[in-house]
Amino acid sequence: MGAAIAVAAAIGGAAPLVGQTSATAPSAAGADEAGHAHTPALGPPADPAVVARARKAAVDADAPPTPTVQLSTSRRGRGAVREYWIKAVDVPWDVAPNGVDPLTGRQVPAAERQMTAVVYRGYTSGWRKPLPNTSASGDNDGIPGPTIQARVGDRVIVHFKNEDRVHKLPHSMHFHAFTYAPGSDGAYIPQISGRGSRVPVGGTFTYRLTAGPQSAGVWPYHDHSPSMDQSIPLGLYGVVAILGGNERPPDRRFVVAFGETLAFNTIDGRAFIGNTPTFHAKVGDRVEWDVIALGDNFHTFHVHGHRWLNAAGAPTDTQTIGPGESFRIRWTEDAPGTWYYHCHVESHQMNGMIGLYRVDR
Ligand SMILES: [Cu+2]
Repeated sequence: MGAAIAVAAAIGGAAPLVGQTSATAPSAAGADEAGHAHTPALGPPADPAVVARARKAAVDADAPPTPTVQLSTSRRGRGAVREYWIKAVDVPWDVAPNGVDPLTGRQVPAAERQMTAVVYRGYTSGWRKPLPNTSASGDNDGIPGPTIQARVGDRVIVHFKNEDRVHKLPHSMHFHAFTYAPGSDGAYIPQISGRGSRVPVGGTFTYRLTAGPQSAGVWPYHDHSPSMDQSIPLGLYGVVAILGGNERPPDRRFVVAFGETLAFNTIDGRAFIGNTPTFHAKVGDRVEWDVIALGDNFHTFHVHGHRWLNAAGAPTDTQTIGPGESFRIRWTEDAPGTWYYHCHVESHQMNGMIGLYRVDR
């Protein structure tokens, strides 16, 4: 029997939110409404050792599914301030590190799959050092960028620095989901938009965002500078995941970012089974799939052996998504086995958009 039909609001668990947070109200944090003269009153950055333990717990199939770190605190009525320090950085990137498509046996030559990507990377306060690559910090390993997490009612401050030393392009960060003043839109409008819409190499900008009542859910963020048509295929995008004020996070969060990199149709910047993420869960886990699409194509997200309720409340196992769109799907896992997840546009699937989902008893 397949997994139970999911009911979106009935998710539970205790996976942590990320970032450097405080439960202090904005006024107490020293910021006025326009965000001027902000004096952070934030908690300490995540302890790398603690986060490393959480990572081990998350990847160890025999370990409890709940990471041991909780970086945010519950709050009543007034939101937290969540502060992120993010750079655009160049990294070597291999779309298919195994060098093969196991489905067809085709070898993929290095020249076809390797490039210098530009990715968003999360750092500790002041961009001092990169955050570890952990599920607790929303992953920080390239494409997509770290997941920006918040709750409805929170203020989110994103300090951005452009260190694209290879491509030497201007970049920006444009966030779906949030409420903000036009200066924090991050989208380039000729002769109108401000500094945050085209941050030059070596430059910085701080985006000030608010998670309002309509912000709950999963959304994309991406470069919206004049270079976005070059930069998005190079990797400058990520996921925003916002919980309702009292909503509990899932036990497992799987980020699926559909896109195009080089000549491939990619999931999280990778192509073909074994290169794309292999996601893991255990029976009883409350799992969440965070799905976004960037680029030029429409996709059909499909998971084998499972169904969920679509927006109309009908059971489905395939959901269409276009550029800039996003959705989250949740269920309580009850279907042990190894399953496919993939885009059901068959040419996309055969050109890389496919991966495995392993469910243990
Ligand atoms: Cu597709």
